[in-house]
Amino acid sequence: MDKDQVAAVLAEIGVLLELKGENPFKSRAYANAARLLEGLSEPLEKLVAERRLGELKGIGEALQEKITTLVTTGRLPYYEELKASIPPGLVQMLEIPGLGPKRIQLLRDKLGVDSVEALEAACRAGRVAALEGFGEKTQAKILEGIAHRRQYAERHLLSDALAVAEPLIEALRAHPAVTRCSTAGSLRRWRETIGDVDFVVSSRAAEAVLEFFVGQPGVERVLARGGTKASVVLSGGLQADLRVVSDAEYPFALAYFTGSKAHNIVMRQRAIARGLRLNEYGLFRSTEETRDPALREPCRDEAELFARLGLAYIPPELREDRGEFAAAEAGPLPRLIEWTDLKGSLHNHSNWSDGRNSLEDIARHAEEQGLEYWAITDHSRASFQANGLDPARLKKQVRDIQALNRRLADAGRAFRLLSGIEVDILREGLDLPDEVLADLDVVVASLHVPSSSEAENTKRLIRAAENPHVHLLGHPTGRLLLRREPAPVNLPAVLDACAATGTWIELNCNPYRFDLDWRHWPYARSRGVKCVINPDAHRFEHTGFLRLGAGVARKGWLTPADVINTLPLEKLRGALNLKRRRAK
Ligand code: DGT
Ligand code: CA
Ligand code: CA
Ligand code: ZN
Repeated sequence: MDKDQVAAVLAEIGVLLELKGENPFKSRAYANAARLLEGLSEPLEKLVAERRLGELKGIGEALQEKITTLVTTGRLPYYEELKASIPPGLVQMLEIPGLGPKRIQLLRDKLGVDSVEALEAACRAGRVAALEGFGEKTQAKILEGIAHRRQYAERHLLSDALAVAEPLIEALRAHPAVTRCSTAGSLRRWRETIGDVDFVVSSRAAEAVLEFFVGQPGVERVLARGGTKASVVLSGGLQADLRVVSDAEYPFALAYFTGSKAHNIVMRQRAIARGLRLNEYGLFRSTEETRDPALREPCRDEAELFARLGLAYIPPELREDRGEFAAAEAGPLPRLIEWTDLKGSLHNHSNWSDGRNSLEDIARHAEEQGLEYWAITDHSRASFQANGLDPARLKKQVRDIQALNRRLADAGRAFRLLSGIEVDILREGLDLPDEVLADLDVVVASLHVPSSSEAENTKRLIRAAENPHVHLLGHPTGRLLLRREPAPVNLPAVLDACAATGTWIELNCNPYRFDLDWRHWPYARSRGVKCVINPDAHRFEHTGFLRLGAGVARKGWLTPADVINTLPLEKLRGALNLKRRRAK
């Protein structure tokens, strides 16, 4: 087992112990150990092999032994027994917001509830509200949480879907019987979550392609298979549909199965208005349903299909019936941003707070990715669980960054780290005073502990935007896709405040976040509010989130000019100075 897997097991043990009502110190020791391992910069296997686990703060002998067992055998009998001793339903109840181990114990002891289903029934019968310390409001919140959990279970993160779909599309593309192929559906439209993955292939040998597809290593189970299509379950539990069509049908099938449904309906209407019929098999010179090849309008690709319906080409990300038809009727659509336009990032963490890597390693990695700059914006002191920085440590970090940049300059390299902070927005204002913020290249302000009141959250975000030292607001709603709903925020009001103050908004491109949501970017853009696409990287691999974020920005109709981190370093420095100078 690697470090992350071991950390996940330890964290789970901590939760299970708490659920069992064991000594809180014991469960906290596991949670702390998990966090420690996550932040480890040395390989865990090395520490184990050299018997140096004892050097880690707070890891006693019992924990050392368990970590060693996990690393060397990949299993831990203690964990398996612990898990078996607790009803799985109780563990699942932890996923419902507002329910911690203590409340779950209470529900079991007083109402005999030991599963999500039993909990739902108890809520519907009003028995939870009647419990001391719960009440009507809590009961309603639990029911809402159960409904969300059910919705979450039906969908998958875009990043997870891409991880299984991309190897499959590569394999299909390389198959000799495949003429053209593509992903379709929500994945091709770059939706933030995916129900199932869709593939479209053109070939003269459908049988051979289907045979090849269902035999791929990523395919776990075949649900259905006909002469031209198959439905399968991919590893990770995601379902996928594959359709094989003739190459003449391909552009129509691709457009149809890319959707969205709302977009398709308008396309069909446009066809009918021109005396034509559009379906997944073609665009036909007919006033009734048909799939007669003799009546098919010849379109070699989607662009020709759009043109035949009086439209400029519409990129898949925009096919949501949210204004793309009016725009494509008027002429070519704007050139949307691509991830290769991005020159750096303005929100990232290092091992000074809860990130994994050192400043040196981050600089080298970012430079190797072809980027020009990378801001280090670790957490501020209020985020103590993330080892947030106080003014003294921050000052020291800034000096380290300056020294590193001097070494880069001396070596004749253009890449630079930028100094910064992700300062917490607290109830009473920012977590650090203005004079501390004034010394930094980049200041991101984020609401990490939102209130349940929309007015309160909105007020706090607007106040942060009004601070002349704050360049951008980080992940404005704090949502975690398929895990946590967005905090209530009056986003138009916040965007208006950003427009008035020259504050930028982050499009956080961690695949759990994609926050600000793509649906709000057209309004932001109309107000002149600039976007910063930030991976919020906590380790090297997160650089790749930039590509995901650029796709989401495309969905929000953003062009390179709308996105601050398309600027080269010198222009970026100018942009960073703008708001501060304006305030003077
Ligand atoms: P998902 O899978 O829930 O993330 O979303 P999609 O958009 O991938 O939906 P899916 O897989 O059910 O169908 C793929 C596309 O096929 C969809 O975007 C549009 C097209 N499509 C499927 N069913 C219908 C339909 O009943 N009417 C129309 N107009 N299009 C449909
Ligand atoms: Ca789909
Ligand atoms: Ca589908
Ligand atoms: Zn953050």
